[in-house]
Amino acid sequence: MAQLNTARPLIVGPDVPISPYPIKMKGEVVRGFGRGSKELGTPTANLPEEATEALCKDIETGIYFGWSQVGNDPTVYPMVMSLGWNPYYKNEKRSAEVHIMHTFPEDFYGVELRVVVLGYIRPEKDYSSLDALINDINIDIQVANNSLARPAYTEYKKDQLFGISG
Ligand code: ADP
Ligand code: RBF
Ligand code: MG
Repeated sequence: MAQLNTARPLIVGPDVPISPYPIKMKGEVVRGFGRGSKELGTPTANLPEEATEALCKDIETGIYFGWSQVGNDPTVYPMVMSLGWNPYYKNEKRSAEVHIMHTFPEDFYGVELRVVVLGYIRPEKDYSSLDALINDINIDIQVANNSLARPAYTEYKKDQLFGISG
C-alpha cells in the first residue's frame, strides 16, 4: 500500500548512545490489554507498572529501541518499545510494551524481561486505521535494526545486565 509508506529516516540518533541512555530495566512480563498485537504480527511483552513508572521518570512517552533478554535464554535480541498512552486505543494508563525481534516457541508471561534502552525513534501517534499503525511499527523495526547495527550500540549486548552473553 503505497499511500501508507510515509518516508522517514531509517537510522536515528548519534553514532554513540548519549545521556540519558543507556537506560536499564527489568521486570516480570505481565498481561496487557490482549488486543491481539500477536495477531498483528508484533506481540509486545508488557512490563509491570513499577518498571513503567520508573521509565516514565527518565524519558518521555514515545517509541524507543534497544536490546532485550528473556529469562534464562542467554541470547540478547534487538527490541522496539512503546512507552505511553497508546493514543490509537485511548488508554487511560501508560504502558511499556516491548516487541522483541525474534520468534519465540511459546509465550513467556511471568518470566523476567531485561531491557537496555539506547535511543528514541519517534513520538506516539494516533492513526486513522490499524493498517497505518502496523505500517509504522514495521518501519520502527527497520529503524531499530539499522540503528543498533552501529558498533557503539552493538557493544551493549555485552552489558552487565545481560550477564556473560552477547
Ligand atoms: P498482551 O496484551 O497480553 O501483552 P500480546 O498480544 O501483546 O498480549 O502478546 C504478548 C505476549 O506474547 C508476551 O507477553 C510474550 O509472552 C509473547 N511473545 C511471543 N513472542 C514475542 C516477541 N517476539 N516479543 C514480545 N512478546 C512475545
Ligand atoms: N500505539 C499507538 O497508539 N500509537 C503509536 O504510535 C504506537 N506505536 C507503536 C510502536 C511500536 C514499535 C510498538 C511495538 C507498539 C506501538 N503502539 C502504538 C502500541 C500498539 O497500539 C499496541 O502494541 C497495540 O496493542 C497493538 O495492537
Ligand atoms: Mg502486549
